[in-house]
Amino acid sequence: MVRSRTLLELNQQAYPGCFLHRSNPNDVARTEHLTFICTEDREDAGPTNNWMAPADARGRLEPLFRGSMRGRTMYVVPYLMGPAGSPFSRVGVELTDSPYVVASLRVMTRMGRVATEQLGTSEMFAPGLHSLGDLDPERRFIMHFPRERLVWSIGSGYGGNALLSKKCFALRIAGVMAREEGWLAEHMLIVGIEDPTGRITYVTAAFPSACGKTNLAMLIPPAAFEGYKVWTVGDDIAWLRVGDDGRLWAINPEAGFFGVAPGTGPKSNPNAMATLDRNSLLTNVAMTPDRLPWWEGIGTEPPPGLIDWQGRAWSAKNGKAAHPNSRFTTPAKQCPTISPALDDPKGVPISAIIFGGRRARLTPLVYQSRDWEHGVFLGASMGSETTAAATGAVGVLRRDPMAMLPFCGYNTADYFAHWLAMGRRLTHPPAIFTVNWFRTDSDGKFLWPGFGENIRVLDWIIRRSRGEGIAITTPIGLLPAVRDLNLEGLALTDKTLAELLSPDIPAWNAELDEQERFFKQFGSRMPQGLINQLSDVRTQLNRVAD
Ligand code: OXD
Ligand code: MN
Repeated sequence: MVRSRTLLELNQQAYPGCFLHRSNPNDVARTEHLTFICTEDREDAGPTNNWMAPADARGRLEPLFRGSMRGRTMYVVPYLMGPAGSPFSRVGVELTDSPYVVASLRVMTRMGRVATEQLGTSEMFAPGLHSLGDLDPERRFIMHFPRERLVWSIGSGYGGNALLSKKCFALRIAGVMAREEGWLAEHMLIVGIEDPTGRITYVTAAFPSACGKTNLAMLIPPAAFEGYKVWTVGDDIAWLRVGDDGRLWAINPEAGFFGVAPGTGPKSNPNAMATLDRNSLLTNVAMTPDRLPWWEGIGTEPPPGLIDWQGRAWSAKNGKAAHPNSRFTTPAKQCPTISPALDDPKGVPISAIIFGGRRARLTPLVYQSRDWEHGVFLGASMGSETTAAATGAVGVLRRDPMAMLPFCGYNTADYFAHWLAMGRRLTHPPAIFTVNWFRTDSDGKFLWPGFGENIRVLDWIIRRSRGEGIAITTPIGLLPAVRDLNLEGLALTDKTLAELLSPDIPAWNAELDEQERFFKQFGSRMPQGLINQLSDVRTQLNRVAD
């Protein structure tokens, strides 16, 4: 790859084993409009997925695949998702003509013999076929055939489009398997929070792409939380099951992190910086004359002679030096806070589930659901402003239920029903919360400091999940009493706190209208339980307004 310039060697003293990859500039993010769920019945894909009949999809792609690998090497990549030897792990096999994809899969999954050993003589693996094709967006498709657990992807070398282990298998296809087998495949990080007594509480959190999941997964507590430690189990995907004890248990199916580089620096995420400085791929970042990787937010000024993500001499007038969706691909094991539970075949027990969006207005810093069904409603009615992780406009509010809008491999209404059914099997369900780190004031400045300070919110969440802590009942859910948040060492004015912690009731009615519109598109497949939740909130809001 270095010889063919698919990879450029970075400074091997400072970044041993690290390489830069520059993708085709038309191929820098997931392309949701070219991603399809191919079921016989369109209704099984549902109104929030692109759909194509399986025969049409094959007919469309077969001519594109024919001869597409000629003159290239085809790699056969068996990989294991989940800890070796775990009954909850699953095997996939990807055929690809991209060595960059192979190198990435080697970081992101448990690749090779460990997978074939887990497979044994079974034929239960998820097949994936990938070719770079000619990288023309006109001939780019990511097709999922849930019945065969099969993915066909052509025309892109970008992470979520081309590393079929990740979004395609571990979320969309695994989601279909999970529904049939009674578990959940979720777009969630997993962390363990250790308190000064040594007790570790595990939580999962779903955020849309590029909303700080990797930062939260590697959080370093501030001075006021001395003795606390965050253990990273996963930063993107969780497979969740009901344990024999009636609790929810999670594994991270992945073995690496595919994180957004811009904004990652020694202040915002020192653990990520200490993870990605060896044996890592850097994609579409800038490079200094000393061959060090560079991106906006890395903590230094752009040095003279900086080369931008497209290999051009950078100057301030060319815009960003690194692509806003530039990425690091790095082994999880290298993370200073990696949890030993990453390799635990039974996973970790989950005490709380957090849903988070990026909302400049409206949504308070944190609130708790009344119960599981209301919690599922909080997840289902999530909205978030879009980011650079997918092509398309950035900063536009879209509904993104459970942060799964682009990753649900079947009808999202059926997915909601599956969440409700899971709750009925959990005798000790996790408590469910919504958080929003992204509230801004009228000047567009963030009201909450975020990053390590988010432990203050996690602390309240953990205490609430144990039935402790103080909450105030409001129409939208249970909000923290200000005095019950540990804010020691934080200089926030009362006005800011009030803004962060109170629901904006008049605006909330408009929000409910939007949520209702979103639910209505599912017609009669939408579970009645969630429709009732929505009208309950509306009734309570109106009562408060009266
Ligand atoms: C990702 C994404 O790459 O969500 O994890 O887009
Ligand atoms: Mn993701």
